[in-house]
Amino acid sequence: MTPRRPREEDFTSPLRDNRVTSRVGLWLGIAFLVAFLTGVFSHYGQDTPGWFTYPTGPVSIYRVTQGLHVLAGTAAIPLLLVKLWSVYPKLFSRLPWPPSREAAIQAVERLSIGVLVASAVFQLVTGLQNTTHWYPWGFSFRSTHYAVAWVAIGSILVHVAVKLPIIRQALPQPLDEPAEPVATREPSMSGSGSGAHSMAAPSTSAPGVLSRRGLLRATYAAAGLAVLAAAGQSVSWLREVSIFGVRSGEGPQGVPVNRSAEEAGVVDSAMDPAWQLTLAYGSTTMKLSLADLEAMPQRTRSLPISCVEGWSAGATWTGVPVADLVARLGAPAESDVFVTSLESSGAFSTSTLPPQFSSHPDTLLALQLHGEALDIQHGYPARIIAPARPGVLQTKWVTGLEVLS
Ligand SMILES: Nc1nc2c(c(=O)[nH]1)N[C@H]1C(S)=C(S)[C@@H](COP(=O)(O)O)O[C@H]1N2
Ligand SMILES: [Mo]
Repeated sequence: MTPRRPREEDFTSPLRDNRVTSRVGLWLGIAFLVAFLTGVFSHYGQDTPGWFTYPTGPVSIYRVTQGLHVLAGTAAIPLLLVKLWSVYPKLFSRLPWPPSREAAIQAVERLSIGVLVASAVFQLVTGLQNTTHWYPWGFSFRSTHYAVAWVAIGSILVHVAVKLPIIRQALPQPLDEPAEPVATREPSMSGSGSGAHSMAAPSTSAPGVLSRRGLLRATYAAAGLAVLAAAGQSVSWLREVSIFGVRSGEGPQGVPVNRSAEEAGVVDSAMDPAWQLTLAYGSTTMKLSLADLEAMPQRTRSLPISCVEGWSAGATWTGVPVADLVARLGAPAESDVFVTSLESSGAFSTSTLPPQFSSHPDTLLALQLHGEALDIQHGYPARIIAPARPGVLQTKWVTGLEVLS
């Protein structure tokens, strides 16, 4: 006998209720909004539109925004799973037949929910994959994650607008009251109800049965635990409990390493005693050895490395301000400076310092970390460290600086 296709009415759990869906949805919406805003900021930091000037401070801005981005995405995973569970029986409801205006509206709404769910799942899956350096697909992570972010936030807005009447009714409605329309159920045993509304014959507070309140508590606890478990990668005292923190926080000189010198293929060229920095401006070029750089006035600054993956670490860097090198070339102070590394390929082998960074006294060509020569994993012999910028732009193993304009 072939089992019959389920119908929406077959799913009878009183936990599936607009009150649960709307409360989880509220937090999910907040998480997506935080991830969207911080994500756009991060994208603009790397792919800066003409009208946007990325700030040079506060120095921890990217540490905070990108930490929030990853934490909001992490919290959204359990929230999304519970929200989908609370509504998935609707998948089995049938469109009205024969075709009518009503059926058409419902079909369009379902299509929009399809886009919403697909884009939300895509964002959370690819975001999580990015933090684990796992790219099973060929597409560019950043541009795709950015494009789909607009689809996700747009379909969330449409969804909230469509569901607003239900949300406004369900959000303030007490959790413990039976679902509408009031089902005729046996009153629960005395003492088993919880909260102020236990008088109202709660339909989900029988002993041993998970209540709506219990489900919500478990959901928030799961989201909170996921956040705690991921937060350790940015908040050092949480590192001990940070089972989801992808980077352990360990690395040479107490700073984690994203891409190693071995992976970048720069071990020999970086250790070569004949290493020189090439400075260029128009037809002027200049070569400086490590000793030449060390002979210039040095500046020491505490600036964090803040990775797009959400982890960050504070560190103290010593080196030559890039502005001094620009001045040494006789180039104008407010210039774009193109940075090249010994790495021959890869998206992070070059970066451009816009004028507000190339002229900022705290933008360093760093030679030291915590008062010692840079470890090769941190960019020996020289790396860029600029305040407030995304980690991907803090180019390691620098070999050339070219003043562009
Ligand atoms: N040449 C080069 N520089 C690079 C990278 C790289 O892959 N190649 N990775 C960047 C990224 S993604 C980060 S987060 C920082 C990490 O610096 P750290 O390894 O010293 O912590 O270096 C940046 N500089
Ligand atoms: Mo990074």
